[in-house]
Amino acid sequence: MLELEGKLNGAGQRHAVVVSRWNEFITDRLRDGALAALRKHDVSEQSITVVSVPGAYELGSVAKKLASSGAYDAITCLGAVIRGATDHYNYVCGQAARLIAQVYYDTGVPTVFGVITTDTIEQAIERAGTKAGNKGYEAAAAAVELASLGQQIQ
Ligand code: INI
Repeated sequence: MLELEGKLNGAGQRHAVVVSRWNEFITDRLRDGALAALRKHDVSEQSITVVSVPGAYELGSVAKKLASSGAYDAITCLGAVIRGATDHYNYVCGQAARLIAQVYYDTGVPTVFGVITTDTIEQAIERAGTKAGNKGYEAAAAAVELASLGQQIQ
């Protein structure tokens, strides 16, 4: 029997982290968490590119360009969408989730969804390095694992 599982060892991997500036006080924490995860799992400093985009709506399109460049083994997309009184929330979340999944599916480059979607700012803070962990850290760790898995499947 052959059993494949990605390893949490990012040595030799090239990573892009795409960060939305909307709700920057949250996404800064997610970015710091993601960088901590990449460093913890031995991704070298010169192999990390951080890309800033205006909002979560743009994450997928920029990730597609990065994935298509062939320069990255995995991409971590980070954002924070906090529900307001309008439908905007649904459009932004829906577009981010759909396109990020599609980038991975279309290009084969692991593209990870590290977007916090919450009703309140307090819930977002809980997921950005306080009560409920740091979703940026978790997303980047998943990116390392999936890049490793991809290498094994090749
Ligand atoms: N972008 C976010 O990342 N989070 C939000 O909460 C948000 N809200 O609430 O509007 C948001 N909007 C901007 C959007 O992502 C685009 O940048 C903008 O519409 C330009 O395309």
